[in-house]
Amino acid sequence: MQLREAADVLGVHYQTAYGWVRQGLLPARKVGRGYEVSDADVQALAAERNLGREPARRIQVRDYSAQADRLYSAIVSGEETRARQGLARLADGVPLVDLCERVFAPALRRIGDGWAAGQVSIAAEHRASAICERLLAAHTRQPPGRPRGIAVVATPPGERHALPALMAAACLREDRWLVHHLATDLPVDELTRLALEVRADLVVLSAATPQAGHRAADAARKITAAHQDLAVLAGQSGDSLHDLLQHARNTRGPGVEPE
Ligand code: B12
Repeated sequence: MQLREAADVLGVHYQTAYGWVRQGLLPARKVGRGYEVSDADVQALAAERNLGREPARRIQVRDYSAQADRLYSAIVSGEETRARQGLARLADGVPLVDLCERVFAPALRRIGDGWAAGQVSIAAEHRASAICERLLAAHTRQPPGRPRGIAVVATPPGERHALPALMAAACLREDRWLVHHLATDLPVDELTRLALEVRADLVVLSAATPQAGHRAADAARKITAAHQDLAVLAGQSGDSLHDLLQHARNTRGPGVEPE
């Protein structure tokens, strides 16, 4: 629908709806001189407002790398409270996908570089990733409204890096997918069985090493060969969560409205 129509549905002035589009709170597509928004996104925003929640103000973060450095210095020394306090200031005003890509991921890569250089112990690396898991869980939200579709998120067999799949699950939830997060290292047959059982539209496999990336691609081929209706997205190190969300929307589960 047109943005003017959406403003009527939401009971706000056109300028208010336009402001939400500019702040990224209401996804919209520029068509000619106007904007088009999907019915599903308008309904989700309306549901939030019915619960008495106005869309949160987005914060413009001037220096993401300073935020990532701050998170790094807190997690590398095991200062969970400091890490939590730093993120609390950001998390309400920044989309989770940006928090993951621009704050968590660089901090974790630095931990990995430190480990490879012998400067960060295995124990300190475990402590840092465990802190990140708890922080991410705390900032995961499932907005109200009809889900876009059902997604199952896991890692390929042998892959014990949990955080990329956790990030993928959290970002999909924030984008209104109903997510079954199966954590790490799952045999492909088990994963497929559960995906069919919950009538998933989409399976996401996240890998952190090139070897696991190959296993994810093999698993994706195996699943789609046997079940053509099940879309599978395999991601590896360096792939973007923004792309994941875009590709997931393009798979168009039954909950997805045409845009
Ligand atoms: C934490 C950590 C661990 C922890 C994991 C704990 C946990 N709870 O997750 C533990 C200690 C278990 C571990 C183990 C190992 N690790 Co490790 N680990 C890491 C570390 C520091 C962070 C991993 C991480 O979360 N990265 C994720 C984020 C930050 O980055 P990303 O990979 O770009 O991911 C993005 C995409 O995947 C995207 N995404 C996610 N899902 C999807 C889906 C789709 C479709 C798309 C499009 C995108 C997408 O989102 C992410 C964020 O943007 C990395 C460092 C690094 N550079 O990543 C090393 C690292 C990955 N580990 C490494 C190694 C070598 C290992 C071990 C082999 C060590 C060993 N000898 O035992 C084992 C392997 C275990 C196994 N079988 O899997 C190497 C891999 C090197 C290589 N290229 O192969 C790294 C790079 C460290 C290094 N610098 O050398 N590790």
